[in-house]
Amino acid sequence: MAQFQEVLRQSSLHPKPAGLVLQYGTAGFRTNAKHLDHIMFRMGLLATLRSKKTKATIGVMVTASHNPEEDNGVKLVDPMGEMVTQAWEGYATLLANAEQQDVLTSLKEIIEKEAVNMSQEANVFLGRDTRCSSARLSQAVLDGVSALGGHSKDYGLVTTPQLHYMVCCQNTGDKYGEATVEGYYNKLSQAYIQLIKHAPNCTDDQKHLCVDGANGIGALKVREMEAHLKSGLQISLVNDGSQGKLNDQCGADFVKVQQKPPSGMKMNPGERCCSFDGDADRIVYYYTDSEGQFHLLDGDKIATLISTFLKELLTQAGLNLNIAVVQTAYANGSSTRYLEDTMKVIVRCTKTGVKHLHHAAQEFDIGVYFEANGHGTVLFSKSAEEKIQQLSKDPNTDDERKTAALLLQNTINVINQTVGDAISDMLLIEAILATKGLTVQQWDAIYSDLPNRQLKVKVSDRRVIDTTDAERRAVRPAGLQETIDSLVKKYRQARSFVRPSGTEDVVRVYAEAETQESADALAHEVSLAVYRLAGGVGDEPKPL
Ligand code: G16
Repeated sequence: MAQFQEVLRQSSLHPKPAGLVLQYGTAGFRTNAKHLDHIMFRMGLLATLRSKKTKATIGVMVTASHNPEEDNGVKLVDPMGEMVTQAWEGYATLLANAEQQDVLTSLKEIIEKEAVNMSQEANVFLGRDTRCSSARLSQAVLDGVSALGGHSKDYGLVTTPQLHYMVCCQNTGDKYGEATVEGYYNKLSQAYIQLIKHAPNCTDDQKHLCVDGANGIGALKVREMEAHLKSGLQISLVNDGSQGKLNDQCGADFVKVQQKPPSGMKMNPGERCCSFDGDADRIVYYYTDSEGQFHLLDGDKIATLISTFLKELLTQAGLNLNIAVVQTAYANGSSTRYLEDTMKVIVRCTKTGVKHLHHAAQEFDIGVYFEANGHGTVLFSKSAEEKIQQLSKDPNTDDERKTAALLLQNTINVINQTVGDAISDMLLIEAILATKGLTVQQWDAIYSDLPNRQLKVKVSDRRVIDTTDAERRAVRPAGLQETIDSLVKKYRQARSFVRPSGTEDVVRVYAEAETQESADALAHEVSLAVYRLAGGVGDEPKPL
């Protein structure tokens, strides 16, 4: 077949370093950009096969999100804008690791297993973040698509959630929106403007928000979005990419893990601030109080704010829809208790990775999913959307119910349901705070977080750690979980777990306890256990 000859020819221009083995991790492949050229070419091939198989447009996003500038990576997007299905993650790993002479064999294996009709047309949407390696790596993806005769559309610099959105729009015949960046801005900003009409007394001060763009794509795109908001939100942007390095001392991951403000952010007491990550699919909020104390409002606080708002609107609208919050093991214990005991919503816990949370959220009428790191969104089932729409149009509905239904409809429209989206989440949070007349301190006071600490431990092979129970318990290496259990018993209200990262070459350690000193001590002791039992490399972890 001529196509296969072309694959061979092009593949030799994107050679795989012999012996290099990479896994499709939490959010695709991720490593130093210099090892990724062959991966990108092959993901272009795979996306083309996936498109032929699904008879739909597939997305490929070149980004390493929260990782340092020198890394890069790739995320594959399925037809409805969700992360690629797990079976195809397996094919991605197979194809990525095939030695140069075996590429065609692996490709044919996938074609056969999935009975891909090679005469079917294929269409791939491509996007990239601002890393300096991203343009070159995008070209490798395009080479892969064209080698198999697929069509492609390169959106250039876009946020990850914008690409997910456009894939969904394209495959739903524009029912979800127009498959352009402009279409995205119009849909979200119009919904936001409608929502804040319900906050007529909002002052200019309350409309002001400081945004840390992580020196990445989110900074460029929030600037473009601002022009559509017609002064409904006044943004002061720092870390806009004009000087600093991507994700360096800034961005959502830095703020969440370090529990401190990003560099460059001047914060007046009580002022609302937020940080995006490197591809703008995560957001966290924060402020300092009058004593200069830093307060973080992470994904758990965001999920609580959003689910409270939605629950109130459902009650006002008289709609009986079930609502659930999906979290991971990183969710602060206080947030889970508050959601279950006070708010009485269903809470589910899944493994890390939005793909897992997304699927769990799909089981409910309304599924709010957020990782503590600020990655999340809200999903509405088709029937929930229909019920809301019917109510808003029903001539027999009283004013209060109709207003609630209209607010719910605009809430649906401001949300990017395909994946976590920092810009969309920011607009939703801002609209909720404005319509409820809440300050960031009042939002923070809904419940108090248990002090917590996250650490990283370097080991020679992080795959020696295996977990179960949504990553809350380690089943390997032998003795590790027993050690963690006995360490946890030393502290009040304590909890700790370890898991191998799927985006960085580290083992992550999480600990929470009644006091910050206890959380820090527990995190350190658990890190030492990982270091000793799971093959730590370099110096032993030091106390904090
Ligand atoms: C990605 C995933 C997130 C995950 C994070 C960290 O985020 O999309 O779901 O929480 O990595 O994963 P891990 O702990 O396995 O390294 P991003 O924003 O970097 O794409």
